[in-house]
Amino acid sequence: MLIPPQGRLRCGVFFRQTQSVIVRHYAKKGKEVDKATLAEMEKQYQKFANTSSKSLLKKHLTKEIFDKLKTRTTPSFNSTLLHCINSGMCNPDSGVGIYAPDAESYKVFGAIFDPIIEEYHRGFKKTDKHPESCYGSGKDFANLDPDNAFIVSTRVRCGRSVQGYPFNPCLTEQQYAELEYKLCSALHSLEGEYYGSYMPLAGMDKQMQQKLIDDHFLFKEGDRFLEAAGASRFWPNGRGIFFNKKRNFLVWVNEEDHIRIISMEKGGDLGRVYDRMIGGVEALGKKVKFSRDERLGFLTFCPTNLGTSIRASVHIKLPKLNENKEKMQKLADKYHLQVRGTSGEHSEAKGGVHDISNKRRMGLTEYEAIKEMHDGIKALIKAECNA
Ligand code: ADP
Ligand code: CIR
Repeated sequence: MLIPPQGRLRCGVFFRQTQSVIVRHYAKKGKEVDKATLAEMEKQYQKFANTSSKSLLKKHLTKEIFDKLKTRTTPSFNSTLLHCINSGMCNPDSGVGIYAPDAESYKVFGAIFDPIIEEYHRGFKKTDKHPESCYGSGKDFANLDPDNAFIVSTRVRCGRSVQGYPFNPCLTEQQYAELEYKLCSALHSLEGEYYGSYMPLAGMDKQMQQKLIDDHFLFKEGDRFLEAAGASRFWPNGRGIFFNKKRNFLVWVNEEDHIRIISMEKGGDLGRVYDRMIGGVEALGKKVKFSRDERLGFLTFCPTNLGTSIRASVHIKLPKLNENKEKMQKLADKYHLQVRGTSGEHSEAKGGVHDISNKRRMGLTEYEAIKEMHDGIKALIKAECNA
């Protein structure tokens, strides 16, 4: 049985246990999806189609597209449609519900990725090409909250994949170790304000790990969306976090993407936070080759992060707007912003603190993504003051 009925958390386990079996089987059969797998995929799809999931996957994976893609596999890794959609089918409460197990999936399964990308990134069509990188300068952005009245903290992150390595679900344990070693060496050679040290997750004291998560530095553990997507194999091996001395520049290794580069600090000085991120990406880019696609921009595991992969967020308190959630959401939509909870995606807003960030990352430059967030947050603060 492909996806056990016992519950969502079992889905990831299933993925981990059976993936190598599936891959070997396909290779033997010349990349054909065998009948049993196909039948199970059909059954799971039927079940999913009957849910009331609000995900983009549910909306766009019509029977016609499912039938068109269900027998395909990617040339280098034999990834199937099931590898792409397992997370969304196991977790009907997904917002998006799809991941690319390898970069080829974006093409082979384009019939489902393209419409989801177009909707998430607000109109990035399958004929569009993501622009060249253009970071501009953070100096153009004034402090969003000079009186410290609304913004608790500001964070700008981007994701990168390393050339020559597939995404999480196709990495071997050996490759995780190799990547961690490469990245750790590169990170330890950073200088100046980026000088710091790497802490592997394996062997980390549980109390310290929880404190780092609670302080918003470290990624959480046991994300059921990632687990069902096959991204938690060999956990915690190969994963870790790098900090500079001031703990305002961090790099996550081998969580959702090979690399997440993060700049964060208290207050609303977006320009300073952004400039620090740019410096960090450029310094690391001299030591490690990042994967970039002509059309899709920087390559990431989740299609929501393609393109610039930039997510610029504030932790912000807007007490009046908080009382009118509909108005807050309407304003967020108008300015292409996404509202998340205090501990990130799929979490609640504690103490009225929301995480608000730019939503789209594709079809615009890094500078434009930051500007979009800057202008939107300014408008939200103005609306709060006038409410
Ligand atoms: P991402 O996809 O950007 O990594 P997540 O939603 O998984 O984001 O959040 C990762 C962590 O970053 C969480 O602990 C979240 O609270 C924290 N975070 C996000 N934005 C901010 C911010 N502006 N200030 C402080 N912490 C933040
Ligand atoms: C979902 O569909 O809700 C999850 N798979 C997360 C999607 C986007 N978030 C992300 O990449 N961090």
